Amino acid sequence: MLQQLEQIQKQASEELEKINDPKELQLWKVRYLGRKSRLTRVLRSLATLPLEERRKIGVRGNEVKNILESSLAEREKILEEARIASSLKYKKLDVTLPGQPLSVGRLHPITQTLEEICDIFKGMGFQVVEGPDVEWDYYNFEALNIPQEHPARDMFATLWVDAEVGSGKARLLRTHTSPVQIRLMEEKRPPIRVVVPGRCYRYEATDATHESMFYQVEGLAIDKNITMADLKGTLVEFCRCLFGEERKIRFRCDYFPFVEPGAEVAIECLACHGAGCRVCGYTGWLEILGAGMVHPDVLRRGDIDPDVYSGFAFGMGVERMPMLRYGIDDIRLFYGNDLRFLKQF
Ligand code: 2U9
Repeated sequence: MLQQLEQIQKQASEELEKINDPKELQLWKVRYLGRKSRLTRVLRSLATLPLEERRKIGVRGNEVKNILESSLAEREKILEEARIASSLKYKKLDVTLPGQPLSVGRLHPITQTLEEICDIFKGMGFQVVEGPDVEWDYYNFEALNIPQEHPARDMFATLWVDAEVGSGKARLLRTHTSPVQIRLMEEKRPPIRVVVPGRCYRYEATDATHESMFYQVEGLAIDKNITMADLKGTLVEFCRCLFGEERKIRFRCDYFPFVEPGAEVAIECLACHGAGCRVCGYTGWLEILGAGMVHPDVLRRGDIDPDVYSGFAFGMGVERMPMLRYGIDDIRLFYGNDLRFLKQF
């Protein structure tokens, strides 16, 4: 039996040396260390041997088993290291390969438009100012000549934050950015030249041309001797920067409670160049701005003497600009977060 054990060890070791494949290694394990292997059979037969022989064969049998087990572990380690080395060889870094493209983010089209509008006014000496989205009734309405029960409140369907609707002390989501200018007039002395970009909110059913949240840019200039000519010059320059030097611009009377006189500014239709089409409702003109000379009562509420100072103001909806420029017919596309749409800008 001792001879048999020596033979098992020799044969197993020789075979193991030649194995380079994990599957073969598994078969080797079954063959030499498995339940039906010759070695296991020898060890099982120990009980039938006389005591002296049992001891001798037992000691040697266990030695062979330990040697085979550690040789197996060693071989497994060698094969694993070889596997890793060969996989690294194939995945070696190839510095000549083109780099992986990084997807670069971009600004939302409305942010781009806001920046473009503000940049034009900055170029004319206006400062950019922002204010809170949640406002008091006073700043959003009363200070702007829109007291409770004034019919103009219908123009600004309001989302209220507090229950005491229309009480001056109720909070609301601002319906325009004008309250920021009132706060500024309270704080600062003329000359004032500011543009105010920001979100506004109205209680409206959304459709292709209405969103309950939208952006506005408003502007305010107050100084001694500011006239309607300053208003016109500033807004003509703005329209030319945004829509091109040759674009025709039209001023007509309009009404807003916070300005007197009020005006509506339109540009020659971008789609039909004034001929009349579906985009401009067959008028040839696109209205893009509201404006006017600041009402004396509004100046007074901002603690500015209308006998000394005068000012002009304007306001525009931001979404309308890229809609007209790129022929986008649904405002909801801007806020649907569909990257297929947003990535075009
Ligand atoms: C103060 C004084 C006057 C801001 C103005 C408009 C005219 C105007 C609309 C355009 C389209 C809003 O988005 S829109 O619905 N705005 O036509 N806004 S004058 O007048 C002010 C503001 C603040 C203290």
